[in-house]
Amino acid sequence: REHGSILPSMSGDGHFEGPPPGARPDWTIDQNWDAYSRADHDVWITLYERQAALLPGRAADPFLKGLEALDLHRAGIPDFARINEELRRLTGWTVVAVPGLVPDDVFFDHLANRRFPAGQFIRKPEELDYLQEPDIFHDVFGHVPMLTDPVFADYMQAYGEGGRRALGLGRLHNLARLYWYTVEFGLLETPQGLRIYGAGIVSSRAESIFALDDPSPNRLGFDLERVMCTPYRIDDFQQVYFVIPSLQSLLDATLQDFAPIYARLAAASDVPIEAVLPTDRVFTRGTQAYAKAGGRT
Ligand code: HBI
Ligand code: FE
Repeated sequence: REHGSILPSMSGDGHFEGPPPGARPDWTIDQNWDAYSRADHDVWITLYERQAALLPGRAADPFLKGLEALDLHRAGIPDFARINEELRRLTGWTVVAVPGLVPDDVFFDHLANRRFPAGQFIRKPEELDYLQEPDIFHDVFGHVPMLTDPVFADYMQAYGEGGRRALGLGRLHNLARLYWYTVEFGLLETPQGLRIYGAGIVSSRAESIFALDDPSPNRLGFDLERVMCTPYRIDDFQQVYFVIPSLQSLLDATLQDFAPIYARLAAASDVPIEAVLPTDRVFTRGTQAYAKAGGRT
């Protein structure tokens, strides 16, 4: 349900045409904050209050601090012009509005320039728990608070630069896994236990509980190469979560040359999604009960 495979305005042969009508060449549009309806703001407030009640003790401190610093609650959908003043001051990042998923090269170019592309639309009240494509709640509530942390802000820019290189080398699918198992579904090890920093988890009520409490998934120590050869699922809870010891260790992992890693990956085969390898650091060896039961019922 994240980054659904059906990308908008994709022509038959799987390539993007140009930006949709009304969008600029970099696919950005005006947020047009005044156009949000009362119902739109009420969806934001409902989702925000559900997560705000759930996340203390579950979300990582940098996330909770970012939520506070940007004051995303206010009375509904945040106005990017307002949050960008604070966000730019903290880490030089800004949020830009886009119509939905954008082509990989456009996405990476924004990240490499410290611009986070956020969906301008918000889900409908009947879609509160299930979403095919990232909306403004997933993007702004899920992703933006972590961008107030200087180390994570550097990581996201390094990811954007790596993405442009990966595209050139034809290794995008490996790099997309790194994004998936960190930026979207990453867990952080802390003295108080595991905490959530991944946007896909923190913006989802059910997965905020499942990712930490459920005995079904594996929870394994993060290793960049291990993550790059592990497939992921886009339409259900994860079967494996990877745990980093610190945000700094995540940034350090991206500051190495990926070429030798890509070369080894090209010769290797993927690791089955439910596997636990002898080389894995195991926080939880999952029962895989949820997956065996056929997943989302
Ligand atoms: N576009 N707006 C938007 N948001 C994303 O998270 C996004 C995207 N395009 C491509 C993409 N993510 C992924 O394919 C990359 O992470 C590889
Ligand atoms: Fe996302």
